[in-house]
Amino acid sequence: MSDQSRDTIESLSHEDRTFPPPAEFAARAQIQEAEYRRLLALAETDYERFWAEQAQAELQWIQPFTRTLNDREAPHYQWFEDGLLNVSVNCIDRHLPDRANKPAIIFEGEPGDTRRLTYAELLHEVVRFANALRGRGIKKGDRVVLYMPMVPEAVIAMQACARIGAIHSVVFGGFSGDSLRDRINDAEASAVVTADGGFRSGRVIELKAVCDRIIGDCPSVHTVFVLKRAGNPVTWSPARDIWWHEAVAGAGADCPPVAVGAEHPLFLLYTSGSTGRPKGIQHSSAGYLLGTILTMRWVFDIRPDDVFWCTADVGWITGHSYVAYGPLAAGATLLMYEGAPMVPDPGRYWQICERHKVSVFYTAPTAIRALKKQGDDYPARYDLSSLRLLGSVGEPINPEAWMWYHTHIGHGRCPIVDTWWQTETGAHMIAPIPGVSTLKPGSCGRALPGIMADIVDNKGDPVGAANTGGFLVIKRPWPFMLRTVWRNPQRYIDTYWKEFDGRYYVSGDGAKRDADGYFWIMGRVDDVLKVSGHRLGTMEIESALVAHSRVAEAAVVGRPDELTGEAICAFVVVRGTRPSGPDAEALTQDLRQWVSEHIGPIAKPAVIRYTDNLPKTRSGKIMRRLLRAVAAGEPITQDVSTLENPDIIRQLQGD
Ligand code: 7RM
Repeated sequence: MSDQSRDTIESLSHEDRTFPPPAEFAARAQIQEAEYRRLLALAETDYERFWAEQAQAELQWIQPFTRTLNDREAPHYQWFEDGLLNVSVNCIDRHLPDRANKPAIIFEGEPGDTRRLTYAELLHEVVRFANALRGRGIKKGDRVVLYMPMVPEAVIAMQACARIGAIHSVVFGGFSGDSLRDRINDAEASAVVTADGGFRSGRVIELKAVCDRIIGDCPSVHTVFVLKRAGNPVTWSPARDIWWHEAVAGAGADCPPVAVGAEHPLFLLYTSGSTGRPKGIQHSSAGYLLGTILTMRWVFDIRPDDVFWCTADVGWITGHSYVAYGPLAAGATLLMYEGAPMVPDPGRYWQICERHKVSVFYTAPTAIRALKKQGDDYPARYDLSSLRLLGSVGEPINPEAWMWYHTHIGHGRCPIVDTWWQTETGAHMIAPIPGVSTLKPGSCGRALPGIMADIVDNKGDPVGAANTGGFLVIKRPWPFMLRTVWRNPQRYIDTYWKEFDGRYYVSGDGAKRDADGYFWIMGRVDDVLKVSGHRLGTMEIESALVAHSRVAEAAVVGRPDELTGEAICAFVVVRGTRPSGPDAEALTQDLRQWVSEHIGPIAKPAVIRYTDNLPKTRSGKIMRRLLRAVAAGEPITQDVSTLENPDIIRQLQGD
């Protein structure tokens, strides 16, 4: 954590509207008041028994576990460690034959094509691709990187890896070749699964072409599976590349699931932190899956007739827990949409809800704000009566956006579950129970049963008093927590446990809790940005900028943005004279493009300001807090007496 993050966190503005669960919803809810109380009480009184009971009830074990929690190597906790299971069996086979003909996936492509896969068909596809992987020598423990559009094959490939115990690592299709290369190499992946291209915002995103550019620098990769999706031309390397359809054509229709230990890594997912390169967050098999199933039931109140739509891409944790795993494990019907929300117009999401009778809809505040801005007419054109529950994730939802979502999408009838969690936590941690909780717009509610969340001051003491800001921590390990940082256990300890001497898991978020025990998340206290709900490290962007030949130094901060939550603001010192006029404009274009190529379009700075110097303390630390104030156009209130070069402030402000 940085110095400035230790400052007292001021509490948020006041919001006092409340929404009790609608009677009709509460009457049918899976978790009712009494059950909720029972779960909370059991978790309080017998923590391990609570989790053991959940794991026994919710998972299908090949060999039952006898030990619940092993904390001998804390904070490298192990859960259910002597149990054996297979995750794909828990997501698919367990629903057969009962739900063989029930749709598992309803897919809609951006061009409007649709496809349905029943649970029986999904199993068939997963088994064939699992055999295709095996045919190329992929075995338990090997890493497979996915670089895919949002099509059913992305889920099929993830499930196929799980079936044979291979560890997948999905790289978001919007990341650049450099980002893809770094992740492949860190994971030492044997194979990559990609597509010729995918449809997004009316264009073809050429994924295979991006792979081709970097694959020569990825010595561990021997096979690239290529799904034909967009039909765009591709170049081919016959020794390495194989079409998905050809690989599965010869594959057997039977693939016995590989039994793995509960702690066997299910996947790695790279995520940005405040320092260094993105880290490979390693999740377990049993504990992780348990978290997704439980929260599907507790928070999404999932039932057999639901059509569940989470708009997140499989490249993010939300697309893992609530697209690829949770909905299937819960036996629901999953809706997948390939494209952008505004194509062909801002009514697309609502049209999809109407067409496929979506009942539970889960998206990010940034999408809600963007769609709200397009006006109330778009949702009004569609029949949204199939919706019964709405969700929000990724960043704090401002009360105005919450109210619009509630009124214009939920028609006042649908509870909104605002879910706080992280790549590292695996599944929801703080969220309402929709049949029980009274909602407060802007708050994610109370911690789920078994999740011991608290707010502490910079010494690690619980703040106690209501509405006092502090650091959001988790006081006990939980089954779906990350296990480590891939091949970097020290970084795991340093990032998540060091701050308070191993006593708590440190989330990196600031928060307060009100008198009713409701959490209000105030955002990151470190140098992690949330831009349109996407997580980016300021340091990654700075590293990309300074790799440009004209850049000497760069500092990146977030600036509040009405639509994207935060916008990226870069302060740049160039080699030689500070650019101005057309030269500055041209360089700005160039740098934006440069960052896009190095990280991905989502990391492009919204604003670049040129300065002769960065504001630094006498010990040489960049004063980010000052830069944040400048970027936000706020008056400078902090003490600048420690500034090495006080004159720089006016220049930063653009004088
Ligand atoms: C699921 C996800 C994690 C960070 C987290 C927070 C922020 C996520 C909420 C939220 C306020 C929410 N994983 N965050 N959900 N802030 N209310 N409901 O987003 O690893 O990509 O990001 O996102 O800052 O630490 S993530």
